[in-house]
Order: sequence, then C-alpha cells, then structure tokens
Amino acid sequence: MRILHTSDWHIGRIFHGHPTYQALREVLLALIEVVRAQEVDVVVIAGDVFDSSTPSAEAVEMLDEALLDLTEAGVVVVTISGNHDSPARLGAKSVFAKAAGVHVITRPEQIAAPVVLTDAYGPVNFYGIPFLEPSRMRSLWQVDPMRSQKDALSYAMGLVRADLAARGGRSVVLAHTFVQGAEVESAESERDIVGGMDVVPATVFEGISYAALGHIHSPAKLGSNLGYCGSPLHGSFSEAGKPRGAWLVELGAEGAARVDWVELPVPRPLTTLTGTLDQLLADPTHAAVEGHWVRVLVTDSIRPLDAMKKLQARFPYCVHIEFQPSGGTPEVDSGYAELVRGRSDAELVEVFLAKVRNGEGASPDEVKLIREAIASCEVRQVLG
Ligand SMILES: [Mn+2]
Repeated sequence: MRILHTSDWHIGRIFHGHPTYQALREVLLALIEVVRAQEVDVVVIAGDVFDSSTPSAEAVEMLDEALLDLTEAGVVVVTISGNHDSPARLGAKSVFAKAAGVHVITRPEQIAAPVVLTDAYGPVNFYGIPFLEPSRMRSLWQVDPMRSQKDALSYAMGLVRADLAARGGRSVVLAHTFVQGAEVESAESERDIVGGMDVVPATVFEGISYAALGHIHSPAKLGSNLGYCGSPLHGSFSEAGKPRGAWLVELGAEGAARVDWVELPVPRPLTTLTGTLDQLLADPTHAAVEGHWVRVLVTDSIRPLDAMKKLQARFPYCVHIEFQPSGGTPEVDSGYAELVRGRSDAELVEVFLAKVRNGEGASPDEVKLIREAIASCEVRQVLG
C-alpha cells in the first residue's frame, strides 16, 4: 500500500497581507500529479487543513475541489483536525464525505474507530487523533493527570493500542502535535501556536507501522517510521530555503518498507536581503530574486524616506522591512533622563531625533516643521 503523507495546508492563510489561494492551488495540483504518477492508494492529511476555525467560502470551496481531484485520482483520503481547524466545521458533512472515500476525523470519540483498508498483506488500520486540548479531554475521559499534550497523546495512543491489539494488522496513526526531536524545525509560523514547549516523546508511537505527524511546518524525520512533512507553502521567512513536499510511504507486509521524500514546487521562494537602500536598488546580483517574497534589512544609518515604495518598484513582492542601522541601534542609556530634563516639547523632538539617528540632529527645515507643528498643537490646546 502506498501512502502520501501531507499536512498543514492552512487553506486561506494570508502571507504578509497577501492571500495564498492561488499558490496553494498550484502546489496541490502538483501533489495530485504525484498521487497519479506514483500510484498512491491513500492520502493522509495530518491536520490544520484550514488556517482558520471559520474558513471563508473560497477556502471551503478550495478544499472541496482538492478532495474531489483526489477521489477522482482513485485514492482514499484520511484527515484529522489540527489546532487551527474547527472540529465541527471541518467535520460537517463528514458522513457524506465518507461515502466518497474521504474520512474526516475530528472527534476524540473517533480515535479508536479506525478506517480499515486492505492490501495484499491484509488490513491496515488508519487511526486519526485530532488535535486534543488536555483541559477538555480531562472531563471527557475522566483521567488524571490530563494537563499536557504528553498526557493527552499518551492516553489517546492507549486507546489506539487497545483497539489494535484486538484487531491485529498494520497501523497508521495521524496526529497533530509537537513530538520531541522536531524542535529545530519549529518556525515562527507555528511558534505562536506551540506556545510553551509542550512536547510529546516519540516513544508514544512505538509499535505503529507509520505515524503521520502534523503541526511543524518544515519536514523533520524523527525515525524510520515517523515524521513531519511540513506545510506545502512557506509560512514565514524563518522557513525560507527549507524544502516543501510530502512523504511517500510504502507499506509492506511488516510495516513501513520505505519512506521517500517527494519534493513539491515552491511557487514563490522567500529571500532576505541586507544593505543600504541605494545598494539594494542598484545591485545587479539581486535581479534573480526580484520575483521572490522579499524581506529587507535596511542598514542606512538614517531611516530612508519611502523605503517600501522604492523597494517595491524593484521587488514587487517585498513585504517586510526592518531597519538595522549600520552603527547599531543607539541604546537608550541612563543619561537619557538627564538629556530630556527641562526641555521644551520642540527640543524633546529634536533630542529624540538626534538619539535615534546616531547623533544626526534635525535639519533646519525639520526644526522649522517641528516647531510649527508643536506651536499649532499648543494653540489648539489653548482654544480647548
Ligand atoms: Mn499548522
């Protein structure tokens, strides 16, 4: 049996203000090509199908299209809800989806009710563990302690093992959680979710033929039969350069016989450029990345005017600027209190400018502007 492991589609995600539907559609079409070319039998999606618990109409439609394409390619689909998904929304109409071979597992009650598929070597049990919130599991399962992901996943895997012992056969587990060993691949785009390092030891998946993990957005192989495949699109600049793809798992008589990485296209790579504004706008070596998503670290000692507008004239997908003046950012030292004591409002602005511009104070024109602006505020205050 051939299984393609993908996860964290995050349909509907906004990347620095830009929708990602078209880019994701392109990658998913490539994934469907892989499914056909590699004669995949089952596609597993390990959670965070949508980016939002209230997906837009376009996001819902996009998932329907992708699932329809997959079923038309002749595969069975098994998926779970991740922490970004609303279990109720993702699971809506799942009874009908099931009739088409799309198994959507969003409720903890479904953990020990595997999707059983059969190949020449017998049954393969697909267990889906949707993202679990320990505090909610405590009341459902009446188990103590139930405080961490480790507690929740250990208990869930106990349910899986008990069911598997009774059934026999090979097993694939889908889970959306942070498993130990993947820390290095943890990036900005999931760190807000991961929060504290509530990690689950990889040993909870021992004895399972293959564990298809989701939650970490870059690939991480944690053993011969478990790992993360990451998200189809880069979600943050910290993921730049990390591959995008899926794991192709060949299940033999005894379990995972081989696990191969399948590269998927990157519609628009991410690049970080560093330099002064003039250098960035002139340097011919940057021609190759003009169409990339670009983050720029501007090193001018004085913050240049209209930097974003100028950069976007050359790099239309420049989405983020950070100012890192070459002399370093001046420290607000203890002497600052002394510096501002007893100053007029206009003087305060001038002192501040000199401070943040490495000593370069306001120009005569700026002094005039500052004084006029402050005077007009003072007049308004007097008038009430
Ligand atoms: Mn995710």
